[in-house]
Amino acid sequence: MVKILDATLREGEQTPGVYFEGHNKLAIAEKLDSVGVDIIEAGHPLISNNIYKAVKQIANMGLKAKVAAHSRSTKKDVDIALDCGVDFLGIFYCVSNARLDGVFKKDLSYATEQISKIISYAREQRPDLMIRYTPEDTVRSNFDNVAQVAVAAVKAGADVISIADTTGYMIPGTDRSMYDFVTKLKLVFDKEGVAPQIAVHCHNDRGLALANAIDGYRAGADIIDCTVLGIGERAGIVDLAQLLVLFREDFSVTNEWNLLELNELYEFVSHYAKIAIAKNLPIIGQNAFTHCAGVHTHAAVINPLHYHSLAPEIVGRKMEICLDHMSGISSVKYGLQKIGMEDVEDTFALQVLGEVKTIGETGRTVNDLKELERIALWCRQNTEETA
Ligand code: HCA
Ligand code: CU
Repeated sequence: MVKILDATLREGEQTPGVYFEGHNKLAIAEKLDSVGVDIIEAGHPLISNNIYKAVKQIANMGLKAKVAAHSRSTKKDVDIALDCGVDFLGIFYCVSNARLDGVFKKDLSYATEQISKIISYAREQRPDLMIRYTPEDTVRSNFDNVAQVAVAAVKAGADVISIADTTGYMIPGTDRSMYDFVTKLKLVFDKEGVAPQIAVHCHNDRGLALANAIDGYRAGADIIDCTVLGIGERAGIVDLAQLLVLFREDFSVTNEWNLLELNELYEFVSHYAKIAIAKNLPIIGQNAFTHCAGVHTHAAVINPLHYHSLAPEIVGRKMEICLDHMSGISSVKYGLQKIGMEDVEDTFALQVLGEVKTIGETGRTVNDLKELERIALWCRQNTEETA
């Protein structure tokens, strides 16, 4: 069964200007746990004392989810991560020729040895630890380098190999597809007689993170990385809510996720990250289940499925009808029904519609039912006066 790794507290905190105080990190971890994600990547403990303390406390909260620490391929990073008592260790080291030659000034055999040594070391310390190795920028690295180091990492004790699309470079259905990359790497593993779990970590630079993650899943990836609101470096990564809903609704994944907790989690993260939830954000955004144009409303009131392919109830929400300059008579009748005015005559509904459209043209919507009541009363009185 596919596993979800939420990296809001690690990748998410790499968003410019985002910092979660320790106590808020604990609350986010708790909320992620009640949503039911499998792994919570809590931070890179070597970065600061505050991150170290938060990772340690989260690891000791007794959550159902595994708690992960991020670590470079150095003994110093691994020691401090293990000191936190995490049950998952994510080690990264880029093995592209460009980085080996241009930044690290090391060759591939040095890198392979260094990575294997660190993984064996972590494995010796903690036989039960889940160890992930990520060749950072995997998909733009020389494939043979990735294959060689990944196989060596598994032989040294890694349980998971993560394919990172660090720069959001992949495009489904092309010669840069995550589907093909996962397939090709799995063939190497089969040939070498190793069977690690495969994770995919997809950045959203081209707006294709979710599509690439699903592509990876279809090719057999076992773990998918994501964050709340998709936050992370630059354009971020896969959005948690979108991923869960897609799995639940379209891939019939039956994990026990509690999608009803998502709205509260998003509100919380949005508040402390100081990143507003875009109104048109799928699933969570204010407009995600709101119908506006008269034609849409007319059909949606008869059967919501005419204009949506996801039911708002999945995340505990309801279909909404927006009243503004785009509205039609059915929109108004629907709104009036909500305030207890059933079966009004068309002339009256049209009068209310006129008022609603005038307000809509000022760039405002009539979503407050109390205002609709006042408009209805105003129109009734006018009708009586002219009668
Ligand atoms: C980073 C880059 C990373 C690492 C992913 C991983 C990426 O911030 O270190 O360690 O699995 O996108 O490659 O997030
Ligand atoms: Cu990343």
